[in-house]
Amino acid sequence: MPNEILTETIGAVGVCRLNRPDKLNAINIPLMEQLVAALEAFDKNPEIRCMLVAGSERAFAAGADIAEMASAGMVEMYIRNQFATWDRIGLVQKPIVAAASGYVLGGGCELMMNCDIIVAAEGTQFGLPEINLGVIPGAGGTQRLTRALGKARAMDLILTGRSIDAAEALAAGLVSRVVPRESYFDAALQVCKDLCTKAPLALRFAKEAVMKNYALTLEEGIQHERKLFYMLFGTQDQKEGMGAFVEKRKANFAGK
Ligand code: DAK
Repeated sequence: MPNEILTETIGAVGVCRLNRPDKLNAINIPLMEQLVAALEAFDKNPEIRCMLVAGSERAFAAGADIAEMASAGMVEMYIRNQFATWDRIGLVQKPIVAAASGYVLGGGCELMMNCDIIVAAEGTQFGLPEINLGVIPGAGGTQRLTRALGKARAMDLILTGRSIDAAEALAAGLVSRVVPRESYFDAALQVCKDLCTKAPLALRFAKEAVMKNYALTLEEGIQHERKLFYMLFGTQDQKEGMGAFVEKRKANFAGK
């Protein structure tokens, strides 16, 4: 099997580079399987404290491999169950830093959003252009982009398929650092080296705690909110507050 990714260790950093430069690192099934296996191996390796995922300067990844799925039908896509591989990234405990550059599109952007800290080269293009292929993002893009950018921006990007550059991505909160193009890899590596100086268990726990933010779905959150809303109609304060409004007087709340 060709090496769809290249791995190396730099100090205590496990580096994974996507290695399909002639296809702009389009993510095919072997690439994702190799990437996830490498991340899991680094995660288990006690010598490694964090991981760095990078592409080439021209493309972090221009999406999932369109050629690989172009002729697949619904049943074939379902049976392939490729998302099972992607989901394993979420089980990696050590921090993953992404060095984003060039094109970060579709599945490439979704892969990047699975990473924990994103360092982007100036001029990097981010987008979820699946709409232009007659589909929608399938590897978490509609959910993660909306959580990262908010509904207004996510709708804009996902429905139009347009890209934003690194400056806009920084302002919108999709990435946390933008650095000169010529030094993006070194800058991301420097972030990793900084993480390597931190308490390893605290790093894992901090990552886990932040990820808990994703634990409730919007639907669960809305249902939770609704129950609390109904419960307030069992309080005196609700009667007092609304009653005072209707009677055009100031409310006097007793906290009951
Ligand atoms: N898939 C396959 N090949 C790709 C590719 C892609 N996403 N992107 C680029 N390539 C290939 C091109 O076909 C070309 O190959 P050759 O013709 O040389 O063999 C080579 O990379 C260079 O690309 P271009 O010649 O097109 O280069 P340009 O500079 O002219 O244009 C571009 C760069 C990024 C604007 C253009 O390549 C482009 O529009 N690429 C497609 C971008 C895109 O639509 N990305 C979203 C793909 S859909 C899933 C998980 C995730 C997903 C789906 C399923 N499962 C787990 C089931 C996600 C879906 C997507 O990402």
